[in-house]
Amino acid sequence: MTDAQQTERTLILVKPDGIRRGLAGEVLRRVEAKGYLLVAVDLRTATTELLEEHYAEHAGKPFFDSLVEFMASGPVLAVVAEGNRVIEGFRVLAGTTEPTTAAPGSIRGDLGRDWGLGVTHNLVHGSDSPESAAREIALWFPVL
Ligand code: DAT
Ligand code: MG
Repeated sequence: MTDAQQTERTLILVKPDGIRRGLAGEVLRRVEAKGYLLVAVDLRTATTELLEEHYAEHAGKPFFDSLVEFMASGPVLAVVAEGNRVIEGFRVLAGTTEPTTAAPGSIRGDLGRDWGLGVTHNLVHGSDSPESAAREIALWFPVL
């Protein structure tokens, strides 16, 4: 990065398992404690259409339908957070995809596990690149 002052935005989702378990506040607490700014926060149940678009990169994979079904199974907290290198920073806060092996200290490592359901309940989504962040923020928050 050439411009040290360049700020970034990322899309964070607290997934339906996180909402059902009452962990939305804990996720927001970690984002804020890390020093990132909350730009938008909205609790909503996403449509299948939105989720298929959100996860378009995974269309056709064996887990795609169950992933979309899980994500539509209840409300999610959609969040836009801002700060220098927030895209990478939130991915580190979240931890790796599988909660069983995600590092302790991370959201998925501290708060998640394999529940034996055949679908990964890993509490949060975070954009994985500036291109993904721009696409996902436009999808979830067209007004921003
Ligand atoms: P991440 O959420 O860490 O960015 P991803 O984008 O590769 O991971 O996948 C999106 C979600 O899909 C992930 O959070 C859980 C689920 N998923 C990914 N790979 C999977 C797999 N091999 N089997 C079942 N679910 C999977
Ligand atoms: Mg991803």
